[in-house]
Amino acid sequence: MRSRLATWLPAALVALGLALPAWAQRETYNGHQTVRVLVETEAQWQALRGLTDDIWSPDNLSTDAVWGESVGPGSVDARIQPHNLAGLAGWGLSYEVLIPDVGALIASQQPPAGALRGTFDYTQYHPLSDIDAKITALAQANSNIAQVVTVGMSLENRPIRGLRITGPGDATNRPGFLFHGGQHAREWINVPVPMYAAEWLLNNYGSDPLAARLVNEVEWFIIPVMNPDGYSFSWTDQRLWRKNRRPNAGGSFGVDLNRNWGFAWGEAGASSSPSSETYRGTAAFSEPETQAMRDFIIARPNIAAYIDYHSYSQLVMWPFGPTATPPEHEATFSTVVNAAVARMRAVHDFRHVTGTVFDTIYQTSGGSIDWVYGANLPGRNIFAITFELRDKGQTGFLLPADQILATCEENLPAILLIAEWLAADLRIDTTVDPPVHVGVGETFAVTVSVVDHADTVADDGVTLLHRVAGETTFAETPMIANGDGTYTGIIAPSGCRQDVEWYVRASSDAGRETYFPLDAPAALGEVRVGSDVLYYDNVEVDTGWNTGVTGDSATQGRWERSDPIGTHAQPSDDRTPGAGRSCFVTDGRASFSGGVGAYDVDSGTTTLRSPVINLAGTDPMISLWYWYSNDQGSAPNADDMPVQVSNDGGSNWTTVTAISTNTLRWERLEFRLADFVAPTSQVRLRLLARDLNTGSIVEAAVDDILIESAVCGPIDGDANGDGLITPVDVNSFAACMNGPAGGGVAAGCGVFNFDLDTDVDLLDWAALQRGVVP
Ligand code: 0X9
Ligand code: ZN
Repeated sequence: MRSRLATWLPAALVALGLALPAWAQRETYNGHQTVRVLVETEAQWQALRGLTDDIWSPDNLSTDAVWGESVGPGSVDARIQPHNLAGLAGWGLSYEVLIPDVGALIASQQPPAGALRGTFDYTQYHPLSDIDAKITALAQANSNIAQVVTVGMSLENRPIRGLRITGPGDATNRPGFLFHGGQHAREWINVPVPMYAAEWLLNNYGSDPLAARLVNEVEWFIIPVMNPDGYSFSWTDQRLWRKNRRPNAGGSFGVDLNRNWGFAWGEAGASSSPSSETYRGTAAFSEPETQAMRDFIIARPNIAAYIDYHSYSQLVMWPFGPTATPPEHEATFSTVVNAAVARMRAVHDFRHVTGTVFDTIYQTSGGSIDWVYGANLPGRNIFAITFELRDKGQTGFLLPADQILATCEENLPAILLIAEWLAADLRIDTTVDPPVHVGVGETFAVTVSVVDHADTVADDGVTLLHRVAGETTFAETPMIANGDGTYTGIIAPSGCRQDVEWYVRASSDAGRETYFPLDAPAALGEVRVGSDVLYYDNVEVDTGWNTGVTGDSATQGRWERSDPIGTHAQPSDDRTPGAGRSCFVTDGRASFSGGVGAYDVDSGTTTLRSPVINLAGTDPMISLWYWYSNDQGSAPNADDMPVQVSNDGGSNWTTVTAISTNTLRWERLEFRLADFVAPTSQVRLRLLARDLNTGSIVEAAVDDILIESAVCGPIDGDANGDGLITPVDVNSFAACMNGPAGGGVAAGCGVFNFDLDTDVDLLDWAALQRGVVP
């Protein structure tokens, strides 16, 4: 009797129209752990696969894929059942426990018994019935601008529902913006994020000009749950269900919908085994959920942007997944996505790593964004990206409910930025890389292309705004049409080291503005205003730097010159503006999921050393851009990175500073060489990235090394750098005459060494006299 009652009870609840309570899940996961395992050999990988089917951050290291399933060495997050925990150590696998008891964490996240359902908020997760009710309610309450859309039906005949939001009138000429959560069932945070954006648009339409404009000018399709069968199952049966609910040949269930789309379907990066968590299905688009999404997109030619939300790892990625080949529109993806993550970081200081799927997470085939961007939709070039939301593995798919609201809050500005870009009247891009350095007294030009998008550019509508760094207001200079869609603006000379910040504003006929950089004035172009450039290296080609020297002790993570792959510790991009790609970095490779520990500096020092630079007779100001991260791992902030100079070719070194601040962004370091060593013909610079304390993650990068004269002035003899040789300069000549004891040119006297010999003498005096302006 008792067992009959137990099986009968849930069915009765369903019959009564009550949702099955979440805490009635059949799989409890009691005593299961999630662990981060270091996998260094194929044997270890096979051992781990023998212990678990549930790899949370599946696969790793696509670029070094060597072991089938497109994996290679790296660390892997996996759920392990209690009876297999001992096996981990038995196989000699070293690991760190992420979640000590998965079952207990799930139980602790259940809403209190009797919690009121039928509502929707951002303090807890909600079952499908709440989401459906909320969609219906939002459409009813905002019927002038919102309707329920049904994309299609799932395998188990649930509707894939969402909201269409757009202002009154014909929307066929408005850009369409489609995004959805819930392609993977267990990634619950993906559901409230799109819902929150929908609510924000609807709630602010009547009061916020930006909301009104974006609703009126964009046709929004917001689908919280793309895989309703899987999502329901994750509430009723298995919290950690990922796939849809297809009954497969052989008795297993589920196709990974994000391996079932028709781009590179069946290639490496998906499984042909039905029981696998990344099972691709029997054919491309074999599943009703992917078919429905495909047909929805094909039927709406105006859809121009698409987001597929996932969790976890804090990444924002663009195509492609199957191969390392970057997409044709990579510059656009990179510009928009990097501006979006900058906005996200500004909300709660959560950082998201960017790049292609293949580079940033791992190899995938049959993924949604690859098809949406790359396949079969000629001429559409849909801007298709995918997010991995919070966190970085601490709770993985079980992100606590008290982070729902914050995650929604930080994602809204990214969504709005993409919509603003989508709806912009104009699009602006650089055609010629803007200058990075100009001399005192030099004018410089900025040239951009302005392309008509939703409207045409107004006559005289393009303006260059600029200021000296640190000032609060911008001066405006009209940009002149070159007749080929490009516009050029000229910026007048600025004083010594009075760096110029600039951006471009273009107005349409309708009087609306578009900016370059996209997020200006939050982001700005930057030009160094200095003196004669004595040395410049943007690290795009080999100029003779040593990346690693004899005696270096680091066992991995050595300096190299490369285009870095982003992780939560190292940059996704070099720092050179425009077309630059490479920098010096302590091993620019990365592991899957932004795992920080792979390829960081380990067990010693790695040295980056410049070639010998002849700075004799000059007074050099040395600057470089650096990135440094040492705040992660089990012993954070234990290391530092000395920056040193030598004036004898590298025999003796003087420390300028030891970098220890975790920038996690590019920062400039600048110093006057003479404050540390006298300038000679044998100057070298070096940076020692070192891991002296086990357990700390060390990543560093260097780019755009610039050496210019500390004495500003474009003209020899202009000691005070005002652009002219005047009696004031002449007065300071005497102190430089004949140089310091022992010969050479004294600090600050390089400007008087007209003939570039070894001292300042009467020949230079004669040259100075010829140039003097009374
Ligand atoms: O493996 C996946 O499908 C995604 N990661 S998750 O942990 N959420 O399962 C990443 C997929 C990225 N690839 C493409 N969309 N092509
Ligand atoms: Zn996912």
